[in-house]
Amino acid sequence: MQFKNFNRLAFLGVFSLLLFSGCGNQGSKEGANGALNSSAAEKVYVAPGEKDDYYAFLSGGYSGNLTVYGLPSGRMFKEIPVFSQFPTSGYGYSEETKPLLNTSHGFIPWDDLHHPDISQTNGELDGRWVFVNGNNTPRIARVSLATFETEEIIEIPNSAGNHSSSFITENTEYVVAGTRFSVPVPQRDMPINEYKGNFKGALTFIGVEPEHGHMEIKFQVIMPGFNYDLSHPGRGKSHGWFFFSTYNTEEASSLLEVNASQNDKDFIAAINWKKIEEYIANGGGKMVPAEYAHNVYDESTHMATSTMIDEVLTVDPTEIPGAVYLLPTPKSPHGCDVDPSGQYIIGSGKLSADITVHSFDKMIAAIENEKFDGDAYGIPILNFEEVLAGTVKSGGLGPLHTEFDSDGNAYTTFFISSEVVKWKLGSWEVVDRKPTFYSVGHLMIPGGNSRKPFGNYLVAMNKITKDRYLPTGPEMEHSAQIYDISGEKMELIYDFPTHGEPHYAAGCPAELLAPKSRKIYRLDENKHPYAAIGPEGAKVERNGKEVHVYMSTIRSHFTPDNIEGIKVGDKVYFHITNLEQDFDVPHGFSMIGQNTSEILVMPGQTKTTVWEPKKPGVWPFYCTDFCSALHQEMQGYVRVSPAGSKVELKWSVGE
Ligand code: K7E
Ligand code: CUA
Repeated sequence: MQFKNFNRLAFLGVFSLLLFSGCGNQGSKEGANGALNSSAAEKVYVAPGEKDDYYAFLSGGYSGNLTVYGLPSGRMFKEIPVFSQFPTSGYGYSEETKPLLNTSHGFIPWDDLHHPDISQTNGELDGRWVFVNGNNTPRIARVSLATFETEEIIEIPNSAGNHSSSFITENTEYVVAGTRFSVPVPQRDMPINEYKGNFKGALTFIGVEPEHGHMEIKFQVIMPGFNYDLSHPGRGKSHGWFFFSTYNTEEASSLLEVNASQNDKDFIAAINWKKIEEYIANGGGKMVPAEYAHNVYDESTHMATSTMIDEVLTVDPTEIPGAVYLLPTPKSPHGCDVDPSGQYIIGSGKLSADITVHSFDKMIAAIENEKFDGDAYGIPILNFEEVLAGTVKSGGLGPLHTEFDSDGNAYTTFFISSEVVKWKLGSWEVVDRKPTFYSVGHLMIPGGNSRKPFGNYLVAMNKITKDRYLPTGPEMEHSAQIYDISGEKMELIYDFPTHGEPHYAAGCPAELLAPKSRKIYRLDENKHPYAAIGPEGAKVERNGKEVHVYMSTIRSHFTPDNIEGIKVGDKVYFHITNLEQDFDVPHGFSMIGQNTSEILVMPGQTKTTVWEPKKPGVWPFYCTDFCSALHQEMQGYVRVSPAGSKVELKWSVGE
């Protein structure tokens, strides 16, 4: 133990020298302290049995899922399956959860998850839900922060590459989903080279019902055919507005790396959603045909249902005076971030060295004084100088994303120059910079996208991992780095691997979630139609070729554990109810030859898995979770007879 610690400190020492030699902007004093400071190890060390200070929810990118970590330890607590099937628990394989992955394109067992955002009340994190977006087949999901399970997924029609999502307004009135790729709206067969002027970009506002969080698409703003890359809500004084960065205002459909980099400035679109609400309340907007799935998990039946919806309300921004303006923003902006006061809107031109900051007050004045520079498809373009608050002369290259602390500082990631730059809101002066290893994308400060950031730690999420960990062949996990930002200068204190590709993340204080984290599902609240509440509820029923097994589990047996009279050609539904009511006593269920997955059933829960036996024989099943000293005894047999056999259906336990 001692020896290990010594090694780590020695390593940190070498590392800090690299840091020092790699960055000419650091004074020698800073370099000598840096990560060499032995307190770096103490800062991230959470002793056995101790708990972390923060939860961090990191997107899993192309894993389709969300991962939960502790800060400052970087320990991973859970992977929450959202858009991808997950054999560990049976998510997306069990009959109860399959409907969650239904879409207008059918069952889609994968997506690309980018931006978690925690629900807010009065602009502060309230810890009820975290929303995430699926990019590929556009969807928004809501994950409960009591159960840490996906509760709802809504598909977004008229959208493609759902990227400027899933950010929320300061009272969680809306979760917003913006299209990255513009497409024909409605979708139709047309020549690709007729894109310009014909394709559209839908910005979707999804209402969130305050009590249970249920989502409903309230309206879509049908914008010009640009790429809508990222978005953030106004807050405080700018509450009621939403800001979206755009690129490809050239409306190119091919070789965008050249053709979408022609204009010196693209736009940040400012959407006054309160104005649009008024317009709709007065009968504005147009209901149009659409096809999208709305999937809801019911906590009492433990079951999801999928409903297809066939229309959506669209609004044309040119018909709502005062609702939408365009703020010119240099160099193909990516990140679009709003500071905790709601005054500053930050646009990060990803091909630039500088960061452009717009002023909300100046924007309002420019609108009132009609300081326009023409329009784009009828949407007024505001004069750049009239809305500009300032420019951060960063000295870095490739700014992407910005987060904030509670002391008026902003932190921006620079992809090309691989660093985090700290600067002051208002004076635009750079006060610190630290290298990242390497090519940082997003960064996260707990609460950094709210009115109340918690400015202790900053997590940088990097795209390139090589040289950071023991190599694992060509494919490696991405790397995240934790910086202590409690002082004037940032200090790199830890590296940890993540799962999938983390784009954005959301963090919150542990005490906001830990006390209300669910421990069990109550059996007396279990309304699953196939639940076996108690061993007396166990039974086997045949309905034609369908067989339903109502099975209960308790340490350390299944009821029933012997079943006969199943035939080749049957479809056998095992509905497993876990009768345990103690925290952390799951049972699993797996059946030989089953081509779905095992399922893991939490205390009080019912889950269903399907088996279609192909061959006569006596086939065993077993519990997959080592649940007691007699876990290995937790097994049973199913006798399968040939199709048409006369073997009678019967079941038993302990006979
Ligand atoms: Cu910059 Cu999808 Cu938010 Cu990745 S995105 S980095
Ligand atoms: Cu139940 Cu092992």
